[in-house]
Amino acid sequence: MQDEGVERTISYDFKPGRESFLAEVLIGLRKPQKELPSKYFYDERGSHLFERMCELEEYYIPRIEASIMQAHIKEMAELVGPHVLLIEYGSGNCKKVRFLLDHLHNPVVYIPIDISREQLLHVSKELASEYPKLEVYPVCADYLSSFDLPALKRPNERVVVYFPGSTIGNLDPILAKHFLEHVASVCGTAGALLIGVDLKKDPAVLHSAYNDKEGITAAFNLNLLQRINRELDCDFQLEWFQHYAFYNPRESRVEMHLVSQRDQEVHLNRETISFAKGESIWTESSYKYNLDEFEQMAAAAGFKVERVWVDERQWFSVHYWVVS
Ligand code: AVJ
Repeated sequence: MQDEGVERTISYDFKPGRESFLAEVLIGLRKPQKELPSKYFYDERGSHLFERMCELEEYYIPRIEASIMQAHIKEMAELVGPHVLLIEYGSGNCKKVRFLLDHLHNPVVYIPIDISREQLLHVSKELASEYPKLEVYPVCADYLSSFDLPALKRPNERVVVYFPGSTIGNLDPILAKHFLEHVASVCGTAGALLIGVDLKKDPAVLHSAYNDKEGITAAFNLNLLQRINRELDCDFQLEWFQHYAFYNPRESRVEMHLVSQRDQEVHLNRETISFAKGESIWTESSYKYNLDEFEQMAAAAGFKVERVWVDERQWFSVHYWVVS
């Protein structure tokens, strides 16, 4: 029954299944430096924990990005222009896009793309009823995999991709460039990209942003093991892994790890994975850029920088790039 509803609402479903989840986890855990893909953080509990992280005092990104959007939304809406087809990668709870949609001039289509299927389904229904003039086509997918976009009924003047929150920071710069090249091809001529990216700053600020006092980030990180236990019949003992996050200045990234607190073994799909005391699983990278580096990224990916907005401390930036 539940699936019927899903059928009617999710335009395209490319959610990675159990098989690819298992395969990716095994590949990551067999590496000398064990790792897990950060996209799998966002199951129901993970998405919920992420929302709580966005409310934290220490996690400045959502607050500063929202203030930049508020200060310049008129200019942004002018640049985007009327009758836009808006695509958002990693739309999450769709909170940010509402503000944008409220100020755009007669947007015609909105395509949220997210890996978190239940949340995507839920918010797409809400958006469709709150914005009756907007066609909403949710796509459930890992945005790095290539997939076709839904066929559209209404004409649009321009395709604009919205990629807020420094989600681009999860990709290493080489992958980020490839992904942005792909985005340029999705936008086509006359297309544009509105993207938020976190900037380099005092490592102490970064450190507390990823090591909050309430331990929400730690719970978010550990939830990945719980998800693997539940969905892949694995036996990680969560109390023997500890959240560890730090800024790596040489690589310009915050790294999140889970550190084994003792020698131990974990069993997955008839395979035994051994951990030495102090060994880590690398679960996420959040790359930080300076403005010059990110402008070079635009050129490398086939865009021209049209406009850049920053806050007064230059902690965060929002960019409007057009396809060149
Ligand atoms: C959603 C990828 C932008 O890297 O800052 C927040 C995820 N991880 N706290 C980030 C995250 C730990 C976040 N992004």
